[in-house]
Amino acid sequence: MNWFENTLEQIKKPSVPTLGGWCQIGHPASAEIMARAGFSFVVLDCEHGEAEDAGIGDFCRAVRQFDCLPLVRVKENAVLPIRRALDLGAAGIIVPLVNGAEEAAKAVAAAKYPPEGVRGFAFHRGNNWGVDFSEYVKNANKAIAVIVMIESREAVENIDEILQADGVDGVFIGPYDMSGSYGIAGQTDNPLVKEACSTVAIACKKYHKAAGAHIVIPNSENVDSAVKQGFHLLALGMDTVFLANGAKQALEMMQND
Ligand code: 3PY
Ligand code: MG
Repeated sequence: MNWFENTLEQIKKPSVPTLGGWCQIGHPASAEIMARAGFSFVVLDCEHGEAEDAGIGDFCRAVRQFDCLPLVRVKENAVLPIRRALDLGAAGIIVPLVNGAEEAAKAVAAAKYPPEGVRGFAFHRGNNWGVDFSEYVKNANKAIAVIVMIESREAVENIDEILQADGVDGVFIGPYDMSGSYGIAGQTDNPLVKEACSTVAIACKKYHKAAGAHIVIPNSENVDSAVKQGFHLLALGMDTVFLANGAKQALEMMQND
């Protein structure tokens, strides 16, 4: 299997919205259901969800059954979580809370083999336990997606330097942290947050980087607004949100009968 086929192309297609799912439950069944439903990528959330690093291999196995890319939001911007996500087979990493060029460079270094970075060489799931070691090493640095999360006022102020950091392929907006950094936690539709998102989308266009947004509770208005702002990499909802909404709807249906 060619792990890298079209990875960056799919993620960086600027004119076509690329839609993804987001998993916090941490069981491969959630990821499998999302991938089967037709999302182009699915994210495993190791920052805020129940997922542990040890579950990344099963998550990737579940998603790779379909024409779908497994991405991992690592728990923090540190060498080992990033290395483990990639070694276990992720097509790309999403790194939370990147506020400046130095932090962006740190994330990139962790994801790249020397001389570009500090990723360690080994046999692992990503290179088919060593069977495709050389092929993997040859392709990894250019094929793996490094996406940083822009989720603070500081990051918005530093967006130009973050996007100019070598090896950063794109961004994801984290709307809840973003709203919190403006002192309006949870008001993800507040004009301050919308303006911040717009600044980020414009900068992504300028530097030809993927403009991504996690729309945690998607509806036709906020999805439409994100697309109009210029976001094309859209993670829609989460397994937890879908489950909570579905359960609520089922109960409401019975109450209204
Ligand atoms: C945020 O809203 O801060 C997120 O990280 C969503 O994934
Ligand atoms: Mg966040």
